[in-house]
Amino acid sequence: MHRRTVLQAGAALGLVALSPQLFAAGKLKPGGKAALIVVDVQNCFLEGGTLAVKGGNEVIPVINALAPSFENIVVTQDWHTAGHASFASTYSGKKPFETTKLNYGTQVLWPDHCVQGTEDAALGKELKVPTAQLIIRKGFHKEMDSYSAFEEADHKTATGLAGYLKARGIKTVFVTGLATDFCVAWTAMDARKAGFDAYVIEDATRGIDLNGSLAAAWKQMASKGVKRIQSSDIG
Ligand code: VGL
Ligand code: ZN
Repeated sequence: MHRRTVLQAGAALGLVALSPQLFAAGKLKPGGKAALIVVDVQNCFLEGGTLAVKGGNEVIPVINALAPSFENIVVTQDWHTAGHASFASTYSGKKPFETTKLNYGTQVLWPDHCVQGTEDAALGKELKVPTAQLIIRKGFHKEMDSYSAFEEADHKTATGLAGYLKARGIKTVFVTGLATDFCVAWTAMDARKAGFDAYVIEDATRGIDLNGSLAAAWKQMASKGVKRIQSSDIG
């Protein structure tokens, strides 16, 4: 088949949602206007951590292998105060994974995790992204959570990441890390809101999956135009 025929066949199959670059070449080449965002690959979310995500360690070799394909890399850290508003231990009579109402909406209550300056909050030792240019910390306001690397849970307070990426001419972000259904999903959706193209590299993420939150997050991400790909799509 000629290339044009292939493209037409692709369009007929509804593949127009994929970029022509991806469809035609089979691989996405990130280039200088794209950034890899490595979300919260910290001891707290890894094996033995205070909020360990099942299979969380498995994202590390995938991310390490992706890193050389990116000119721009941003790493994030969940970075809570002691007695943080997202900790169940902050409230009497509340247990981890219950919810409470805070002035910005419903907050899931977590075990104490990723407290600033602790070993639990440090980046995973096996993570190898030496070319990363920015480490952005979030969730450091005691009264407010921030799953997203772009804006805090009030949907008003900016972290500064959108400004940083825009000032550097970045147009597209590829989101990886932990957890798919919380910090990865919120980061990817807020990237769309801030005007970036956003991909989530599924095999470079793992979810917490609290009451169906993983499937719900994929659905919500799709509705916001976040594209779901695999690490093998990047070359
Ligand atoms: C996260 C729950 C609480 C995450 C952070 O990184 O996905 N999840 N804090
Ligand atoms: Zn947190």
